[in-house]
Amino acid sequence: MGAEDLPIILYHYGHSPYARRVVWYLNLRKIPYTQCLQPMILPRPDVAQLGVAYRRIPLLAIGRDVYLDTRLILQKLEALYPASAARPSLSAAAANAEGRALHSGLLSAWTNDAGGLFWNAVSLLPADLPGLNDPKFLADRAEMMGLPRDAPSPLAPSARAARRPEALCEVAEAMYLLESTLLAGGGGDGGKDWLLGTARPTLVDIEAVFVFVWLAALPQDTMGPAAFPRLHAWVARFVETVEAAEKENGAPKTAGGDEAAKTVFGAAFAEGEGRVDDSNPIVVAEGLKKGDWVKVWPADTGSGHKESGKLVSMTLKEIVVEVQGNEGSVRVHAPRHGFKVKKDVDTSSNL
Ligand SMILES: N[C@@H](CCC(=O)N[C@@H](CS)C(=O)NCC(=O)O)C(=O)O
Repeated sequence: MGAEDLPIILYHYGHSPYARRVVWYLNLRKIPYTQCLQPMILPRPDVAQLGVAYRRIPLLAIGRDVYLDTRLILQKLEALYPASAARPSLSAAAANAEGRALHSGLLSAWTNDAGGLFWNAVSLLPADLPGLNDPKFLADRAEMMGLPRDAPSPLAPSARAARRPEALCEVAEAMYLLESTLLAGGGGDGGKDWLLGTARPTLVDIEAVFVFVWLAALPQDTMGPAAFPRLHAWVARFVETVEAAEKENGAPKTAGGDEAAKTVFGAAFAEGEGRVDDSNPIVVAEGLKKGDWVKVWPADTGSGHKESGKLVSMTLKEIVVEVQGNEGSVRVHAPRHGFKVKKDVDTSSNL
C-alpha cells in the first residue's frame, strides 16, 4: 500500500500562518486531507491521545506516522506523493539546482529560524489583536517560549511596540531583497511571477511567501505596494492562486479528535522503519542505537514538551521515535535541524 491510499489528517487551527503553508501545499497539489481543528492554546487532548507531546501547530498524520514541523511536513509530502497528472508538481527540484538550494536550506532558514523573519513579523501585529490582549493566550505563549508564567510577555503590546522600529527595518530589508533579486529580472517591468521563474508557484514560493501573506493584511507603513510593487503583486498572485485551488478542491473533511485518533491508530505506516545512521555525529556523541529510549524536542519554542519513546531512525535530516498513544503506538518524525535528541530512561514497558 502506498501513501496515496493512507488517510492524511492535519491538526491545526485556522489562524496559524504555519498551518497555512501545509494547507496551501495540499490544495495546490490536489491532495485530499481531513482536518482535526485545534484550540489556539493548550490543552490539546486530541494530540495528547496520539501519545504526542509536541505542542506546536500544525502536525500532520499520514497513516500511523505523525510529522512535526512544516519544514519536514512539506519535504515528506514531496517524497511520499510524487508528481502526476492528478497531483501537479510544486517541486523546486523540477526547476534547477539553484531552486533546490533555495528551498531546502536558505529561504527556509531565513523565514523560519529562531529570531528570523517570522519573529519580526510577530512584532508588527496590531496592538489591538484580541489574542494578544488575552492574559490566557499570553501565559500560554510564555510557556511555549520557556518563560515563567509571571515573566513580562514578549508578545504583549508594549513589548512588541518597543521592537517595532527594528522589526520594520528587518522586514523592509527582506522585502527589498526579494524585490530586487528573485522577483526581478523577468524581462517586463513587473518582474517574475514566481521566485524561480516557473509557470506555477513552487515550494520556494511557499517557504518565502507565508510571512508576507500574513503581513499583507496589516497596515502597510513604509512597506506598501508603492515601495515594493513586485513583492505585493507576487503575494496577491499567490493568494489568488491558492484561493482558486481551495475553491476547486472544496473544503476538507473535518474529524473530531476521537475519530481522527481512531483513523491514525487503525492505519498502516506510511514509511518503512529506516535506520539509525551510526556515522551521524550526534548518534556517535550520544551513543545512540535503534530501540534506545530517547527524548526529542524542538530547540527554539515549545521545548518543554518532549517526545519520549523508542528511537526508530536517525539521519542527517530526520529523527523518528515510536511513542505510545491511547490505542497503540505511532511513529513521530521530527526534522533533525532545529530539534534535539537525548538518550533517556525507559519510563514505559508496553511498547
Ligand atoms: N517551525 C515550526 C513552527 C510552528 C509554530 O510556531 N506554530 C505556531 C502556530 S502558527 C504555534 O505552534 N504556536 C503555539 C501553539 O499553537 O501552540 C513549523 O514550521 O511548524
